Amino acid sequence: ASRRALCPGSFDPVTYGHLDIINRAAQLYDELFVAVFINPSKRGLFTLDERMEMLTEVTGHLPNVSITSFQGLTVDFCRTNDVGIIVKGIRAVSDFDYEQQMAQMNYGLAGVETLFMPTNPLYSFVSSSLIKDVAKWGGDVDGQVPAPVAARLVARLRDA
Ligand code: COD
Repeated sequence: ASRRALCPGSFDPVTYGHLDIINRAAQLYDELFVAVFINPSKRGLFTLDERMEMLTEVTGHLPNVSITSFQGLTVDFCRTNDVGIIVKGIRAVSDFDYEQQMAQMNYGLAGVETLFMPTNPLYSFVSSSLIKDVAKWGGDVDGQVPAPVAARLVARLRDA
């Protein structure tokens, strides 16, 4: 049977940290879904469509990756799409506590496994929220996000 995995996240916006995990996960599985979680209680900097557009642009070189979105529980997305494994990047011990709780909950709810991948040390300090803050105050984020994402950040924050 073909093996399918999922990288879920907010991706507001996608960073080189995300992209590194997506690249590596795409080598391990036949098909990889990258799914943007629709969070009704949290308005992001970018709309759902914009986040998906940026993900599509930066994963164009990976033929087995599809970009999509979901509402509700991650495990329900997994059930619907016949996905058995969630792949998560771990930046530091501080990520681990929460990620372990979610992994155990998701396994308990639906028997869905989670694979933790240690982040590329180049990106261990990279997060969407820090990048938005740096860009907002005019800092350089070229080493942390792909060029099309950096351009959209500049445009969005200039208009804001
Ligand atoms: N290096 C490596 N990996 C990274 C980096 C980095 N620099 N930055 C992020 N990542 C990875 C992490 O694995 C992270 O989990 C993932 O990318 C996504 O990151 P974000 O910040 O875009 O997304 P989050 O953390 O806001 O996403 C949270 C989820 C949407 C995955 C979570 O809230 C969820 O599963 N929600 C659905 C509802 C649900 O099922 N709830 C119950 C959970 S038990």
